[in-house]
Amino acid sequence: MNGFPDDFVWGAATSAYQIEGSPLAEGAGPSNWHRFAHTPGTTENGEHGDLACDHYRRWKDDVALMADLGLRAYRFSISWSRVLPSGRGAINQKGLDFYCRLVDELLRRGIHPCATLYHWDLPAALDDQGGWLNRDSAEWFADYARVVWRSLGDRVPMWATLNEPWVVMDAGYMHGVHAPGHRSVHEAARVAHNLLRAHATAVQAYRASCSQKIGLVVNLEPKEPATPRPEDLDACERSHQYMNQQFLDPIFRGSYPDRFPEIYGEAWPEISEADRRLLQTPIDFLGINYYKRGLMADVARSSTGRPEGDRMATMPPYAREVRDPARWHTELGWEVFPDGLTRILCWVKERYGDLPLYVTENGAAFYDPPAPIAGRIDDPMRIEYLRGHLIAARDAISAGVNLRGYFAWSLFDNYEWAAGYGKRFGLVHVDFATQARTPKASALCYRELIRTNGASLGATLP
Ligand code: IFM
Repeated sequence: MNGFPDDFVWGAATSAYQIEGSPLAEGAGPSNWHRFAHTPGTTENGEHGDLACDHYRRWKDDVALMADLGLRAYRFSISWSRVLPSGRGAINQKGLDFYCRLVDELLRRGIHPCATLYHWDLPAALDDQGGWLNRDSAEWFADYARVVWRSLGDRVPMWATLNEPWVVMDAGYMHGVHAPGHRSVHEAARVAHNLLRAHATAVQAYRASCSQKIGLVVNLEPKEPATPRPEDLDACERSHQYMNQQFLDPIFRGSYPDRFPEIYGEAWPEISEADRRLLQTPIDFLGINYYKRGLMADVARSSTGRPEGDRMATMPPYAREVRDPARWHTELGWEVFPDGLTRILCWVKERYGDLPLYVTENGAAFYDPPAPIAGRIDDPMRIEYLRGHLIAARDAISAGVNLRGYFAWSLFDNYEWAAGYGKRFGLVHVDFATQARTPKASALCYRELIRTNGASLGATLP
């Protein structure tokens, strides 16, 4: 078994707004990301997802490419506002048909479709009604999910409700660097809770009508103190609760982390007993997106103890990330720390129990040659990143973690949200002017890893 179970799922992941393009085609409504990206000053070079990888039109060739790469599974997301242009009510059949065709083609090619219902693009019409701040968002989301499941529920073996609710809350509502661009601790606290309510309400709706697997995808990272100073140890613990426990404790342990009233202060809402019970709705698997380690230090404090400094420092959890110059970093400044994947997987097992886990995203933006040289894009750093993290995943399996699969992020170079198109995570290079796709050396390496079920991890790579 080479350290990986024989039925280990080898896949790659993308998301709707990041690759599809044509966001308003064939009756689709605008999403909050469409609006945000078209607002001056919000994204790098004003870049947006109007064309992206043009996957909405090139999907069939893209699935053929996935088959050439030997992918066993493909994780993608569904654009809510393609299916329901106003977020609720009238269905846009053409939008839904796009995903039906995609799923049919994946199945025809023997690639397992893994669908995420929400990867950050909320229908703008719902944003106008408060978006995730509105308690009704839980029902809006479950209603949308039911529409999707009527067409696809049983043909897709693996469903995720939300992708990285922590980022939706932290980047979108706490710091305002993602759509909808708000910056409020009061909003962030309510949004976090409503996201979990939406997730649980949808899982309950799923159980009533479908019988495949459903779970949640969270982004986790080990937090370590930058120094042994007590202030930094405490900042590290606050960050850990805020990022790693916020969306998992309520599901698996029935309550929010103990430091939350202090971390959020008066913004922390009363949680009713009914909500607390709803949040504990069981799921079939947990998806973990892993990229980096967080080396944490306390923020500067005034003489009264108030946090001081830039916009990050003055918001919960009042901790700042420190760069270890001795370590390797990606183009986004993220520390490369493969051991952290083993640690976080073991931590999840220890704290939340032995449920099936998937690494639903893992990858890195590195500077690649801007165009193929003699038909090749050599990306040795991405290969090293991939290998290191797959070895870490294998170590977790050896330690008894029930890890069922791994999805590389991302299949394609794509729209990296506010960072635009300059940060390339793809196994496949995309020339955004011509839309030509060129598998990078890392894609060829991944194909070999898939073919050998991980045995080639020890071998010399192409
Ligand atoms: O591109 C994102 C993705 O949409 C969610 N997870 C992290 C990736 C890299 O930032």
